Amino acid sequence: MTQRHDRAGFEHPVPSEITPRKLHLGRRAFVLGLGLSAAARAAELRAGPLAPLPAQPDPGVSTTETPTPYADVTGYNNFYEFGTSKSDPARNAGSLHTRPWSVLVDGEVRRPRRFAIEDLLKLAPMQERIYRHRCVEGWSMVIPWLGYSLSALLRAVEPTGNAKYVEYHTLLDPAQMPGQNDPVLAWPYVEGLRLDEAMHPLTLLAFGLYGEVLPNQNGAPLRMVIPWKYGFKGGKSIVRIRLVERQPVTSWMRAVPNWYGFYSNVNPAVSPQNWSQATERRIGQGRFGGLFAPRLKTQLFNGYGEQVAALYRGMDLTRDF
Ligand SMILES: Nc1nc2c(c(=O)[nH]1)N[C@H]1C(S)=C(S)[C@@H](COP(=O)(O)O)O[C@H]1N2
Ligand SMILES: [Mo]
Repeated sequence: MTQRHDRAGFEHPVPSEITPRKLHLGRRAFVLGLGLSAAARAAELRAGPLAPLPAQPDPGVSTTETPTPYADVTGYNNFYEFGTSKSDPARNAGSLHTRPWSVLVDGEVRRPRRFAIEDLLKLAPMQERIYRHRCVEGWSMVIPWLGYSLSALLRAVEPTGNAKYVEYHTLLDPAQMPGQNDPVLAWPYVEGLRLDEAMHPLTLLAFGLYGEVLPNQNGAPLRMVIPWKYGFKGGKSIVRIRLVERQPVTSWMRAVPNWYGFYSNVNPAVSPQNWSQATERRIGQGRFGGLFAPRLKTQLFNGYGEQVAALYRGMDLTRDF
């Protein structure tokens, strides 16, 4: 298969081989259409049934790889609150009510505050960022997210000098999230970042994808996206963000500590699980959902090393996996 390389040197097939026509045209407009308004671009990428969420493209941090088809992004999910199979979230997440919604931001901050979702949507300019998304299970996607840097929200609450980590919690409500009746994880789903990781401009507070608000199965009405880490660090349907002094114990660390470390940076050389992280299968490529697609080589920090490697200088990434 023909390969080309984007800025990060990531191997991938050329778009014409794999992209549905509508998306391919949208992509071309993106590459050629510097004059296109954000709304027109959003309309071209728009592929689903939800409310549009206007955003400005952020080509500086966006991969040039072809986005994974909308049907795969919204139909092949991990969201254990709605079941543990990939098709469960799309089928079951309709029971989640995303209005009214608010997020409590507290802990080691000078201005703790509960933000209504309506205020969060207006807190900073909405951007479209096309990021690679790598699941620890060995598959990957390319997703046009809509959101802004988490740092904008964290700055608004003024972290104190004691704030060293950020912990974020998914909604806990078994009536809306029936998977929480299954003790497969300690609920609510909790994830976290070191403060400098959380403040890194690539760390995205996401409200939408493909020009629209997030579908429930992708973590509506807002979720975290950390493109250089495994997907499970990206907690969905967030209701609380707490700045803390000690490293949080996350749901996955609690469940399987020797498989899921706190950092969980994408790293092809470190496989704490009993399977290899060296390669990945790009969902939506080739036939049968990519089952027979050629495997791509996984890149250190998912190809974002130029931007984030400095965060880990001096650390032993085989110990702090
Ligand atoms: N609350 C919650 N967040 C979650 C998960 C989950 O089960 N519950 N799964 C994680 C995993 S393992 C991955 S790979 C990504 C998947 O995001 P996507 O379905 O939008 O691709 O969400 C992450 N966030
Ligand atoms: Mo994952």
